[in-house]
Amino acid sequence: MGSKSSRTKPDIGKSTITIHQEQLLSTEDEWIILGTADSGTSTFYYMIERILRKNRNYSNRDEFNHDLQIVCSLMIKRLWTILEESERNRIIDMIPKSFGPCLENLNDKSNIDDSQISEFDYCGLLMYIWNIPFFRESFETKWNAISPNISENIKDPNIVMNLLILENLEELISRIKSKSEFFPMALSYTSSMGVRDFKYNNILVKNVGGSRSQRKKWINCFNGQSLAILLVSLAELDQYTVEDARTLRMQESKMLLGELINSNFLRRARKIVIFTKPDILIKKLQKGHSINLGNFKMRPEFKDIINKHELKKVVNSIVSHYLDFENEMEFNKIHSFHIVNTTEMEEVNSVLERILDHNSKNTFISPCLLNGNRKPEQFEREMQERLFWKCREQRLSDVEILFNHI
Ligand SMILES: Nc1nc2c(ncn2[C@@H]2O[C@H](COP(=O)(O)OP(=O)(O)O)[C@@H](O)[C@H]2O)c(=O)[nH]1
Ligand SMILES: [Mg+2]
Repeated sequence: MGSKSSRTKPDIGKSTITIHQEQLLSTEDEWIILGTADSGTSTFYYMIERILRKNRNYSNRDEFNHDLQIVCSLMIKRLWTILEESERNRIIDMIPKSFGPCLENLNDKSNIDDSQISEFDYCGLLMYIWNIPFFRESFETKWNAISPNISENIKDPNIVMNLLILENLEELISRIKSKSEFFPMALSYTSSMGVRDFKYNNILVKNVGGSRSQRKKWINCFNGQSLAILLVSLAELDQYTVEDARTLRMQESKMLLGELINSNFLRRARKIVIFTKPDILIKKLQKGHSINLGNFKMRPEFKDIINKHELKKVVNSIVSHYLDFENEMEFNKIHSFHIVNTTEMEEVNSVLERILDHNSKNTFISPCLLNGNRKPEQFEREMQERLFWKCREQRLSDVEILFNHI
């Protein structure tokens, strides 16, 4: 299916704003991207590396298919871990024999060999499984039960991190269906141990893993950086830390942000806070999750955010919780902040533009939060989701049309 179908040429890049070469050459910079585990630092790093290296499109279809197959195989492996054995067997019985080799690999505990991945059609298999009604019902029920406090339900931190990739399962399916090119790797969790960096012209960009154990090593990475990009997930409102399953992730992120803003190691750095996963926050609010962090004055930047499911209020309270309005001194230590869906290349590009323009404090707000910016496939998915829940709750009724006989 997805991997074999012909895809229209992507228009990423055409509509994106160009970063002028002079902007890059005039700066002698070292950047560092930091955040707690699962805040999106690896994804942001991956996207800005592609943008800065002018690698905004896959150079050929095989390269795209390779990444797509890897991410689809990872998603199926993770799905397998939340299903009961009887459910897995029921699915296996329904799958055409041609997917046999893919299934054999799924039972293998080790990761699938990177060089062989394109020989298997994991994308086709994932789409097949996704279209099995009983699977969808079972997945929705289980995922809705474990995802709010995933680390309380599952004790192995590695499995928790791996399962978080399922947050983007629906998004992956919808992007495959849309048949346009995207970056599958941006939708998957990759374990980032140690320090990664790349250099482009005069800019050296570093990314370090954000789990508690990795954070102990951060001290070795500080090097009088000129820019610190601090990432916070907007979607962690109802989750506990992977490490102890007792501390709320929001508490941990707030504590870390405070430490970084006041850190002597980063005193030279322009500090930019990036709030990620606005799209997942929306999905959570749609499912009825809520949060109350107190009453904060509405920020003028948020005037165009839609207020369905109290989105405007929720975004304002989460951002205010981190940026601490009461304390002007602390707030002034932050140069600017943005809200971005890091899996969307165009959005990251817009943020990068602002980062490169040292004078710009103009907040970027992800279009998914704004009025009139819902993508057609997003709208379709929401309608399907609503219909699905109505069917499950048996709230559908036949419509009867009564004619008046004269
Ligand atoms: N939908 C969505 N997923 C995101 C966003 N940012 C990161 N992710 C996903 O969140 C997961 C963790 O991201 P990652 O970059 O690995 O986090 P890290 O632990 O900080 O390196 C991955 O599955 C990403 O695809 C976002 O803005 N929107
Ligand atoms: Mg990472």
